[in-house]
Amino acid sequence: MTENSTQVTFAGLGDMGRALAAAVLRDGFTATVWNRTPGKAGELVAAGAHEAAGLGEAFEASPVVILCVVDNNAVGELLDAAGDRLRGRTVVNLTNGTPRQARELAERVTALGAEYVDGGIMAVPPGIGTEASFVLYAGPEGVVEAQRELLATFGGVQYVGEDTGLASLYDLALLSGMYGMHAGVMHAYALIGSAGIPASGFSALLNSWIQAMSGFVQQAADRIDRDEFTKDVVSNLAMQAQAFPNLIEASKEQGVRPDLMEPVMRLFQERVAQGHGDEDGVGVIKLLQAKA
Ligand code: FVH
Repeated sequence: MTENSTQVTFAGLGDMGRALAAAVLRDGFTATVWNRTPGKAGELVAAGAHEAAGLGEAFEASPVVILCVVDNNAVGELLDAAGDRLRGRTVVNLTNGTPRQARELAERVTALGAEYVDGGIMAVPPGIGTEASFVLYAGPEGVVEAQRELLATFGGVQYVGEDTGLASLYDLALLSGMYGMHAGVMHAYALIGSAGIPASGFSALLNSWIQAMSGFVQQAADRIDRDEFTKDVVSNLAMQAQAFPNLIEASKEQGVRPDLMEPVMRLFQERVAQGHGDEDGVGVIKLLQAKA
């Protein structure tokens, strides 16, 4: 294989790397693939990919190099081995990481003579290329725009800004919302299960309750942006902090660990102790944003 013999290279063929490569092949792009441990490229090669014999060959093979490995330490190791082979390329790093890591990698890649775009994948591997999937991108906008057609094979292209750390920040903020929901749902199922009720006997009710509560996302944003937590309050924090221990006590009585819920109660109580019992619960964000 000679320089730029394919359109895009994938380094990292775990579950996600394989899904990404399969998506571009389905859409008619030519791809070179590489994985640290051989043996993961079979289906991609069958679909038309070229498997590089080594990382250097993989980097040289395409103008766009997509990195998707376990973490950014592994990305650093790939860059250690890059030498001059990334010069002139666009590197799109779709590995999960932190904003600081993204900014540091951007500096390293730029020093190697390449453009750097950081990405955050908001999908699981089977969702890649479906309408439900989107990927966050940060870095030079013109570089992202130049690759839009290619990147769109993964799902929606959600550009979030020139600051390279922003894709990761958005990614982690969205995951925070997801994990918070997961935590509440798991506690709810544990509590209901303690009475011998199967989760599937409760799921429809829980689902409709969560849907009914989803307006909170926008209502909270409005309060936070106005920095206003006491107007039109319908469930004040003092009342919630008074009732919350029932949730904890009942959990213990039912043999359910309250570990996921106790931190929320403590924050409610702390905010009330500061004299903000008349606020909406959203006021707790003031505690989260307090500098350590
Ligand atoms: N899978 C998912 O649901 C999520 C969805 C959102 C985004 N994440 C992130 O995507 C990155 C890759 O995840 P993955 O699912 O492909 O992960 P694995 O299947 O565990 O594959 C890991 C690949 O990383 C390679 N690797 C590990 N260490 C190194 C290294 N030092 N040098 C080079 N490659 C390395 C590993 O290679 P091998 O073990 O097969 O040799 C796999 O190709 C990740 O950031 C998720 O957080 C996925």
